[in-house]
Amino acid sequence: MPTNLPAEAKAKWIKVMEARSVEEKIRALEEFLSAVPKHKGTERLREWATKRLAQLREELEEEKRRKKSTGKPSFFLEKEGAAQVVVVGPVNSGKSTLVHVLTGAKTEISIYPYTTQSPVPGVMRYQDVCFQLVDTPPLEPGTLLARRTVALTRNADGVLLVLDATRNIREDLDRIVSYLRSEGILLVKPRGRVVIDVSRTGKTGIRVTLMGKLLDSTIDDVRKLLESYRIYNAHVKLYGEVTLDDVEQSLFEAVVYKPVVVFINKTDLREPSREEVEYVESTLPGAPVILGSTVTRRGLDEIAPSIYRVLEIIRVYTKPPGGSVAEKPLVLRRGATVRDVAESIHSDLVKNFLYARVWGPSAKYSGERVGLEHVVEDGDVVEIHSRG
Ligand SMILES: Nc1nc2c(ncn2[C@@H]2O[C@H](COP(=O)(O)OP(=O)(O)OP(=O)(O)O)[C@@H](O)[C@H]2O)c(=O)[nH]1
Ligand SMILES: [Mg+2]
Repeated sequence: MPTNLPAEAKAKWIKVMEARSVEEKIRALEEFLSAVPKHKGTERLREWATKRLAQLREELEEEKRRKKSTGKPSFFLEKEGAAQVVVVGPVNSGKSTLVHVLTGAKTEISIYPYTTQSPVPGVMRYQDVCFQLVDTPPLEPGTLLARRTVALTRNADGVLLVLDATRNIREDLDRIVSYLRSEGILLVKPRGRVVIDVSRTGKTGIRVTLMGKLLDSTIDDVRKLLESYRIYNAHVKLYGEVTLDDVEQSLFEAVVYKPVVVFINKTDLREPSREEVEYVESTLPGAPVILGSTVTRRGLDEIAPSIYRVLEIIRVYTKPPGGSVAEKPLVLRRGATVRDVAESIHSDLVKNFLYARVWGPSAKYSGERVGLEHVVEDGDVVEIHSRG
């Protein structure tokens, strides 16, 4: 990038983004690729699209085979709760045991390697928030099972990486981190990050929430870029330091970042050395590293709060004017605005919006009067006033 795509290719890209099934996505991606001119500037994009196409075809084939033989899903799992967190790791590290003890889900556990063949979901509670934890097949590069886990990881909100203290921790970690990286999944937060939610229904226009810095352009440039792709309704969230190229690249979902929590399991059998723990911490800066065991239950209580922290989840409590505060929070992501709050209550609330009052961390003073673009924070109480 910059790719300087012709309008025709940009228009075809919309079809890729709007595709609702793997089949649709494959067809749209093929058409897109044929509309991308071949020159130096599009080299990376073409490489990426070709690779992604191969992955999707493989996933589709595998999904068909699997459905026929077992009726069970392998690559996609419906999300539930505030976030979907995949539990991944080397073979036999205790992933299935961990998902079972944390959620009660009936996972398949055995002393033999390669026990788990398809994902098994469970629900874990933390205060007033529920997460979905998904047990996955081992992430051993070169196996078909690992392809399933990669696909599940790409679709998830976060990762719980389960390492095994009785194995070579450094080797397992390096293998998994570089494998995921080669598949376009980063466990280390990039310098900046772009999240684009394209709205399929609402006429929201293009909203840009800046949580960091645009290095080489203005918000208006971002809007123009999206419009050149015929995207007129979207919420663009920019975190950290980003360039206009980063924004364009993010349209192609080339690289995704997944926040991670590391659980070093089986510490009842062997205590990892300080060097090993430091190695994990320096490989995945910012990731919480928990020492634990499903046998002694060491470290288990730290998992949910750590996941909550790295996912940057916030809870917002709504209240109707003159009414009382809702007991159940709305669960949103850092960077969410009053508009997101209003939309999650009722779409009419945005249309008829007058103003909102906010109490809590994001309010300059109690009951501050704010507009739709006000960024909310964890623990806020929001009261929306609307016409009619
Ligand atoms: N000593 C000890 N054994 C454990 C611990 N956690 C799991 N195990 C054992 O490790 C073995 C593998 O556990 P699983 O939960 O099946 O591991 P997995 O990572 O899901 O394995 P695959 O699905 O084959 O990749 C089983 O025999 C478990 O009982 C632990 O904390 N300590
Ligand atoms: Mg398992």
